[in-house]
Amino acid sequence: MSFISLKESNSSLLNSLSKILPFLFILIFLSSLVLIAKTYPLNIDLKFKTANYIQCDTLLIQIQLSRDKDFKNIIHQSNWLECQSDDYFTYPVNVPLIQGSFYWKGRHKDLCTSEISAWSLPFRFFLLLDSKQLIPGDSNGDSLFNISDLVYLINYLFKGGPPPTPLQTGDLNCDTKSSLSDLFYLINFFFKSGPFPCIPKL
Ligand SMILES: [Ca+2]
Ligand SMILES: [Ca+2]
Repeated sequence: MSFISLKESNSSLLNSLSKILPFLFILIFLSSLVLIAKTYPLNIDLKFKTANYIQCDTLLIQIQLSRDKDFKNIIHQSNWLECQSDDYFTYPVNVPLIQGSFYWKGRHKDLCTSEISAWSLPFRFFLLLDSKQLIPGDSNGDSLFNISDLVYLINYLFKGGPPPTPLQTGDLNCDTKSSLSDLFYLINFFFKSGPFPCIPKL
């Protein structure tokens, strides 16, 4: 089990973050950033905690989902949900059963002041319906295999960008890891008529 989180250890940074992002949202998936779904609606477990220790019972939470990280293509926005004082709550998301990347973000409303926070940073997950339908080389999970996947992989390997999701889509030569050799593999494919990426296995 792994976590998508805003990890901040610096207290001053945490304090400044708390002004715009009172909640640190943590989304938990069954496996890595990949959400394997066979049922509808999906049940997504969200973990949250307050950054500035506001009492949870005075807060409502809203969740938004999109197919793009800029949220120009919003596919779902929740009602205001009751915050729960436990560490976790499960939110059944009506995600269309389309294999590929999705993004979600959250915000909260303070019932005492009616103040609504800014949206959190977007988090990404990959909805996997059928591993056989994974597109080889589709590192950025947009259901297309093209030069943008090469750019995505360069960003991941050299600039600290987000990883291919699932990670296997960044493993073009199927040696079980995403590395520089995959970059050469892609360059070879795009510019030197090299072989097509291998079929990823999960
Ligand atoms: Ca792609
Ligand atoms: Ca590889």
